[in-house]
Amino acid sequence: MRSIWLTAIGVALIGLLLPGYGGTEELTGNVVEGVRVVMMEAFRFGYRPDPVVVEAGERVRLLLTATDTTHGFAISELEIDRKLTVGEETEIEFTAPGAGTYTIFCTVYCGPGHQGMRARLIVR
Ligand SMILES: [Cu+2]
Repeated sequence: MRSIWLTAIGVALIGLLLPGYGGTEELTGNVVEGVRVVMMEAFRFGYRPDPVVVEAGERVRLLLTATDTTHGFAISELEIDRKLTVGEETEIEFTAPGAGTYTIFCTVYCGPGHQGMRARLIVR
């Protein structure tokens, strides 16, 4: 019984500590011919994967699909603002800016959770 509690406490501690390792997150997607390609989904009310982690200065190509209704995909700092239509893949390519965390957000009203439809682009 005691070991079960110790295991539970151990798991809880790991859970608390993991979010602190922000700088060691794995890079997202795969590099194909020098471009980091990331498949992404937009849905009510978020994006998958979240966060998207890339390296500063690399070329990034996001292949986006809206799975339920029309959504937007915007990153202010990169002057990206695109509309995602269901059933169509939207390709967004850019050069990753300097290290930092950038907010991805929806610019097409998609329901009551629209204001909170966000994800993070982490450049490291
Ligand atoms: Cu939206």
